[in-house]
Amino acid sequence: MDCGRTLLPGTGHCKRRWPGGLAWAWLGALLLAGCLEAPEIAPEVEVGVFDHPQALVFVGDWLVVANSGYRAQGWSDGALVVIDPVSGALINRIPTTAPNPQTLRVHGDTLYVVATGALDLSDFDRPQAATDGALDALPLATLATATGPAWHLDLPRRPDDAVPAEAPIDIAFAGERALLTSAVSNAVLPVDLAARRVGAPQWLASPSVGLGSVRPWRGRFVVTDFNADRLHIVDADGAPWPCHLDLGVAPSDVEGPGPLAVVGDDLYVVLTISATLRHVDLRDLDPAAAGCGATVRTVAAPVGNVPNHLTVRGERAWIVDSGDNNVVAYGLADGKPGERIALSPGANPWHAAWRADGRLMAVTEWAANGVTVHDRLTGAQHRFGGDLAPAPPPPPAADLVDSLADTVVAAPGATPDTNYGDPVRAANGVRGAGEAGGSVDVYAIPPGEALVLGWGDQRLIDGPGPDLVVFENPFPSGDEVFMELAVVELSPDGVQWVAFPHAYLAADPTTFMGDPDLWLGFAGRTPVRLNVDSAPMDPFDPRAGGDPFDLADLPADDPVAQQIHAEGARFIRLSAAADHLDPRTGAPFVTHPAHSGPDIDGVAARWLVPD
Ligand SMILES: [Ca+2]
Ligand SMILES: [Ca+2]
Ligand SMILES: [Ca+2]
Repeated sequence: MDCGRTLLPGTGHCKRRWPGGLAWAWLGALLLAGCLEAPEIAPEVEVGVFDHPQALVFVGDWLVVANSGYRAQGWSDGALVVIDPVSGALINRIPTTAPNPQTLRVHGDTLYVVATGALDLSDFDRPQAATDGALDALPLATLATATGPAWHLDLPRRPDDAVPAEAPIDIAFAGERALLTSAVSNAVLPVDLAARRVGAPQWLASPSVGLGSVRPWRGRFVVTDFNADRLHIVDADGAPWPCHLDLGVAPSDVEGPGPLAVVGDDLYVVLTISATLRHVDLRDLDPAAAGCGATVRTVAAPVGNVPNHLTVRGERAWIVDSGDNNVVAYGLADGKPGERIALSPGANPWHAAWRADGRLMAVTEWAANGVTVHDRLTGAQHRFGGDLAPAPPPPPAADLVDSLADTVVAAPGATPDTNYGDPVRAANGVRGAGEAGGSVDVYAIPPGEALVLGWGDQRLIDGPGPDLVVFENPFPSGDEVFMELAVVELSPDGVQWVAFPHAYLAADPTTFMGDPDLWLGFAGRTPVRLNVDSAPMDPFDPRAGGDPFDLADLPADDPVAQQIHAEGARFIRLSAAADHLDPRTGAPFVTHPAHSGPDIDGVAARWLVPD
């Protein structure tokens, strides 16, 4: 949004240039403080289901959006909105304990909501909490029906300058410990999740006030200090390290480190004012060394006009630009901008979130009271705003089951006496090995052949959300994922087939890259944690791994898909990507020279009806 000044990133800051010199007032994750006073603020867009939405997160099939409830004169009540990101149906609306919910994080089975509370911005130099904040906790399983958090912690504004629990802005987790940051003080608050108790505040050394993002790193926490361009490191018990890391490029300027991502030992941070993406190798950190012993390297610059949110996926950093109204992926290796997703002028996008499969990206439109969901496979973009229809009930004839395809219909070329040659292993239960490696309880599809599985006398139908999950045996390998990708097809009769849409999105489609986000619509992208022996769980639980498919994604104009929508599917056919043509090249989809065919561990269905 153009508020006459500039909306800052991260958790949403405004920067302001003071007469007579350069000074930056940090407004915590807060809002557009500049805009509060700006007469040129854009006219309010009608508030429907979404009310100045900021944070959002995918939870399984659903998208949870936090309504900040921002008003030019303060904040209205905050709420979470749970929607189906495909149909846009409204699943639930859940009020938050305190106003201005700004951060959503999933930890274990729970969604945590950091509600900052309203802010008093009358003294621009020293923003204060105007109301209490809160940390709300909602079990993921209750999101469709909850009317409020299962439990919460009050985080009172400081009544006497003694209690720095005010204006909480971000949270990160390390097991049963968590750390909250404040938007208006330099205190961090340790939280004991098991005891549901806030510990004694710890003060971070800084010449300024107000912190920002916090992320976990190997049982510790890293915290950005917006006004001081610093990175602080805090132990799990909340004790800060004696050193800090200077994140800026130019020592004399305030550059405003905000959005933060930690992947393994790699930390990425966006300096919001200088629009620079920087990197720190956290393995170098040494609490006894000056500057904590690590160096900071620029990855990309400039990264837009008002970079407001950062997500690192695979080899790319996705940055939401609130000023340019887009989301752009920058290569971590070369710093170059690549895929770019444009939003409407005036959308003022705030945060982006990805469905686990990397196909759907959702972005909140703060100024336009909406959410846009971008399908990276088809390029379709759906904008949801105003009032949303309630979700339709599940299909009445269907039983909710979590059923494996237990019938091998065809496995030409199988060699049952050899390793990976027995197709029964694709129908005997899933035995994933998590991140450590690939399952060996698999059937390797021979080159040029296919595997056909079924569910006996049952038909697979389209119900709410994903309808089947294919479990192959990919595993992380260095910075990539070792993937042997498969095309997935369905049939109503074993004769006619229709494939789920799939595409390889790499800039160069003739070179194999092991980035799951580039192989949308294929099976074999996601490591498998589900193991019927050692890690039994619902195969549709996102933590189970595997690659979900939704019958609603079959091409609507395909007659076979239409037949499946009318009567269901009886068979699934799996075959190597290399046995299909890539329309971009006219040649078979590229494979890694050291890879072979897909290894199928099992396929689970959700909605089955008897024949
Ligand atoms: Ca479905
Ligand atoms: Ca494999
Ligand atoms: Ca198996």
